[in-house]
Amino acid sequence: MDQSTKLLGLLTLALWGCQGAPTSGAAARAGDTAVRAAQGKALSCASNLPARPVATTAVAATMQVEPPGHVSHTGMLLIPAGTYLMGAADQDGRPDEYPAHAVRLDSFWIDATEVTNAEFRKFVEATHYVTTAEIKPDWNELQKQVPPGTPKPPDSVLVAGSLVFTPPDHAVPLDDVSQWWTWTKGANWKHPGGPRTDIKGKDNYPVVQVSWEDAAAYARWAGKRLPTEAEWEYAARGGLKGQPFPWGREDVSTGKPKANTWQGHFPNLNTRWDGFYGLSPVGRFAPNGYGLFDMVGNVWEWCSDWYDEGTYAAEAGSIVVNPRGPATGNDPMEPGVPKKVVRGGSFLCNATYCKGYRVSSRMKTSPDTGLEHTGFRCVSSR
Ligand SMILES: [Ca+2]
Repeated sequence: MDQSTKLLGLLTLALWGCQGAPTSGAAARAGDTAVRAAQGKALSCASNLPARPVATTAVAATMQVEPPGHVSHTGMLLIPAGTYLMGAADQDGRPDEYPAHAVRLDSFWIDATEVTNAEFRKFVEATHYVTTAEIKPDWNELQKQVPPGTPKPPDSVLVAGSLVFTPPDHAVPLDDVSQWWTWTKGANWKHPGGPRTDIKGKDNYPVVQVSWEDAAAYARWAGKRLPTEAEWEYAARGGLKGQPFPWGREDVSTGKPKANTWQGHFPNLNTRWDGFYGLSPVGRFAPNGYGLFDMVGNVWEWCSDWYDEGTYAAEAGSIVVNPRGPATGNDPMEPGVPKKVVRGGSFLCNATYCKGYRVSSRMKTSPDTGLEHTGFRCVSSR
């Protein structure tokens, strides 16, 4: 993946035209959020995640093809072939989770846990790979790939960085993610909370601040691929039928802690009932019926599919075999900015705000965007 391809995702296009350029890093909080707010479109975790300050209309990120060669199944589990109902089986979903429809999948191997910092470090050391968040955007390159007349973003925004969770100390409106996400210079997988943070002693934590491109590059290196959205949901269900969670139907906040989510008042008060304010090491909660850990909670997980709100409607009516999603992304909330699917919710999910920990919950993010609560795991068909 060349630099220009990676940087392709940094273009704001119409969003910049609406808002005008932010004048400082603070003004660039959560990228285009202020633009959407100004346009009167509510934005919340229940509908969208923030993107880098400059979004894209053209992304080279395409469907992943599994590379040939040997695959180590260490740390992976074999999910049996089968047919299931993909999508929400209750009335608790967003519109894009309906209709539930029959999907048949071949068997596949999947990582038992999210990819950890230690595993990602091995990849970086072996390949000298540089992640999206570590690359300073080059306006000369970007300019070739945006409509003529697109204004240059300010230098304060064109920095190597990523999106960091910055909780307020008071209650805030939940339709404005810029209240708790901040575009942060120097944030990347080695400094997930910004330059003053690091991952020392956190080898067993999920790697975060990785773009879809980064996750796909890791998967290729490992001889694997990212899961399709259908594979991810099938695996997350753990063999249960029609249940909203990997463990069944019990609410996430009753009984024993079952996943790393948010308890209290989001985003300013976290009671840590589940033991963790932010990220947790992988594998700290009981696995699902397939032996998979943290399929929900902790971090959102990249899938290989492009996001389209109407994917399920298009697939309903017959049994879909090994679906790989639409040919390109289409998010009506941000037309022209293709998104990849992320699944499973994160440590920020709370019932009052975002039930991303439901197995059928779908979310989407532009492929160039890294977030402090987004990671991935890999699969293999061989
Ligand atoms: Ca938690």
